[in-house]
Amino acid sequence: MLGAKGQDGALICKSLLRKNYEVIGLCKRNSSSSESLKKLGVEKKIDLQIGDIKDEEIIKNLIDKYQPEEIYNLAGQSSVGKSFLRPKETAESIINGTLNILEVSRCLDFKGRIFFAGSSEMFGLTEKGADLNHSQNPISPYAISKQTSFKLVRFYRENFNLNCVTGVLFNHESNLRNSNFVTHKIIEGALKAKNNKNHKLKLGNINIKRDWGWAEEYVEAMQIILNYGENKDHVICTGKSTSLLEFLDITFSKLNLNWKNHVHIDESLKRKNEISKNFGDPNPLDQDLKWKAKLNIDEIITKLLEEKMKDRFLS
Ligand code: GDR
Repeated sequence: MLGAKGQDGALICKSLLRKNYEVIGLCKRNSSSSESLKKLGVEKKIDLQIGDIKDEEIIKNLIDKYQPEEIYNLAGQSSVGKSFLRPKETAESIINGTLNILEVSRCLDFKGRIFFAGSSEMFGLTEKGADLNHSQNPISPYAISKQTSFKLVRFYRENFNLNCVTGVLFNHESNLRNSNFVTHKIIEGALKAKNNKNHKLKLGNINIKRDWGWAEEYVEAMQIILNYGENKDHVICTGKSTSLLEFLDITFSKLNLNWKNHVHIDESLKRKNEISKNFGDPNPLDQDLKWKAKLNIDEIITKLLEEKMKDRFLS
């Protein structure tokens, strides 16, 4: 598990342990603490190694030593907004990381299966549900890096017969998100507003629309895609696009609040360039592998609120 401490990394660790896998995790020394792994109660159950995915030697030693059956690459800078501030760091962590795994696997003639987390950001604006034939128009350093990584994975698969696939993920949330991400900010902000009628939540562009799913479900889809014999890339999505404005409305209404009394638009939080709307086509994954997202946006928001309230009560 490369990138074990992030939202998806921690959730996959938990899921694999439940299936009796032995899990080796890699995370950067200076990456945030193991909060997500601790929260899921799996921190002590995995073999956690320290190292940077950009270091080819570390990847080589890990694959050589453990000969894993499956590798999940969920490492790299994951915030689109941050990528405008740190373009080089973002590109290096995503592209060099991907290339290291592919190149080491090629040189070692690695026969295990490798999953790469791709991103819907590579499509840009989607007017109809995006499948893998959709045009690609990446408009952030993050999206350009994910598109490059997606192409490299395909190239190595087609030219060197590596068992590698990309799951192109639309936005997917859980309470393991940190304050870099908008759903965390809104859930936290709404709960603070419930206790303090003067609380103000600063947001950027609230007119954007995204296809938001539930992360716990998406990590199951990743495993299904990886273990299907065909080495075929897939889009993971719900197929529904919701505006941030609706997200705010649903969240605050559940707490009997009006978001308009609490949200302040901060121009400095708007991105230099932004996808106004996107959503995926859930049909290929359903038809090929019988996977489809279960929770809709209302249920996702209910779970985010309930879990956050439980966390606050316990802390
Ligand atoms: P992002 O998710 O990194 O874009 O992609 P994020 O939650 O940051 O943004 C989603 C949308 O909300 C808008 N927005 C704001 N975003 C943040 N963070 N803070 C704000 O105050 C704010 N106001 C409005 C953003 O502009 C954006 O349109 C996520 C990540 O998990 C990626 O790794 C993944 O590849 C994609 O989803 C699919």
